[in-house]
Amino acid sequence: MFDKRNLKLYFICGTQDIIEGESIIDVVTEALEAGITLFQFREKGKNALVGDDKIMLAKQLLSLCHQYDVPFIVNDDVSLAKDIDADGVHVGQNDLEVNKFAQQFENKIIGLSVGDVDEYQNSDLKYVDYIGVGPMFATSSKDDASLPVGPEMITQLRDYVNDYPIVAIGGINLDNAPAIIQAGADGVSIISAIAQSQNITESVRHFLQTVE
Ligand code: TZP
Ligand code: MG
Repeated sequence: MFDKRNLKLYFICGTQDIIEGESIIDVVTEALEAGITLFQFREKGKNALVGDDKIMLAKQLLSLCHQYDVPFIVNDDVSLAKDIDADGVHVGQNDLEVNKFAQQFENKIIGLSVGDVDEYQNSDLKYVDYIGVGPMFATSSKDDASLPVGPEMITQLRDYVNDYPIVAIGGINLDNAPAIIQAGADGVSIISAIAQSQNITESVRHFLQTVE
């Protein structure tokens, strides 16, 4: 069952996001230990794992997350999510399989990326539990990221959607996170400010102070 408090500090990561020489297992373990509230496995881009390697890593990370009672979400890959019995999927505007997934897997978490109020209005949210809104700021973690929309987009959407769960994404760091929470987001989703932090424990704790 989805609880929007899980959105507070949503760590997203794949092997492509890890500093060279470091291990994704170590990074995710430290982030979990420090208190992230949701995890998304996003294996994407030119050095991303595929096939069995991807499946094996996903299973390992799923069981790691469950040791900490943190739900494990798969980005985009609905069939992987099904195969390993993940806790949910996060999909973009162009991913159509989500309704099918939702009907077959009750009580799974479903997230949808939404760029603005128009997209929100045009989205089928029947099975969607939360929307991911962004990019807030410029990001180097997503090659095809659209132009930043800023925290104002959270304010606009919040006015429009009342208490529907919203998590912000894109270029979020310890300096700009407070503005995003003030604008009305239920939480922040983060890749590089955690995955590439020199001190993951400390970064996670600071983010948690901002969102709580
Ligand atoms: N979607 C919109 S921006 C983004 C994704 C996956 C990347 C966020 O990464 P970072 O490093 O937190 O900016
Ligand atoms: Mg997608």
